[in-house]
Amino acid sequence: MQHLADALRLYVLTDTGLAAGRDEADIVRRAIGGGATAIQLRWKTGPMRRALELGRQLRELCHASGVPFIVNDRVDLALALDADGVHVGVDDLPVAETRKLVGDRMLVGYSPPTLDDALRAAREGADYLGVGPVYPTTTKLDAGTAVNVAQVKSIAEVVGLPVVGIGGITAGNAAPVIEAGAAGVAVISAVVAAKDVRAAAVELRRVIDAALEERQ
Ligand code: TZP
Ligand code: MG
Repeated sequence: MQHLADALRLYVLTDTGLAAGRDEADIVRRAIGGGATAIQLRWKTGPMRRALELGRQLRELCHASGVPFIVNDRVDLALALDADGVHVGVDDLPVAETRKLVGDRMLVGYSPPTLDDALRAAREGADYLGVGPVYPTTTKLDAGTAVNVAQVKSIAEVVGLPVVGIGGITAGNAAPVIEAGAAGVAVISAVVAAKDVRAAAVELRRVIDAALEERQ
C-alpha cells in the first residue's frame, strides 16, 4: 500500500440505501475507476452473510487496484474478510481492544467526538482519524451536529495522525476541509448516490488534489 495519507485522499464508504438498488460492487468499481483511494464497507443492517459476500467482492476489487479495503464497525467481519483495516467509533469496540484483536496486520481508524478522545485514540494505537460531521448530513442520522472545519484543524494540528473529514462533503465544499489540515475526505452520498459515480469521484479528486497541492 502507498503512504497512508495518500491512501486517505478520497475515502468512499458504501451505503446500501443510497445505492438505491444499484449493485454496490459496481458502484465501488466505478468509484475506484474515478480515483477513490480507499474503500470502506459500511454495513448497518441486513444479514452478516450478505455483508461477507459483498465484502469479498469489494476486497478483490480493492486489491486489484492497490486500494485499501476497510470494514466499518465490526472487528469480526474485518478479520473474517482479511481486510486491510477496520474503522471503529464510540459505539464500537474501543481502539485498544480493536488493536489487540487485529495486531499490526490491519489499519485501525477511529472517529473521535472530541480532541481529548482523539488524543486517547492515538495513544491506544489508532492509525488515522475520521472527524465529523464537518457539514450537516442526512446520511447518518445519529451523526450529531456539524463540527465545522475548525474541529478538523484542531485535531489535525494537535494529534499527529492523518485525519479525514467526513459528513456532507461534496466537490463544492471539500477544499476547506483539506485547507484545515485533513489528509483527505470521506464521502458517502457525493459518490454513492451520484448518477455518474465515476465522474463524481473524478471531480472530488480534482478538488482534493488541487487543495493538497496548494497547501504544500
Ligand atoms: N460519519 C459522520 S457523518 C457520516 C458518517 C458515516 C455520513 C457521511 O455521509 P455523507 O453522505 O458523505 O454526508
Ligand atoms: Mg461505528
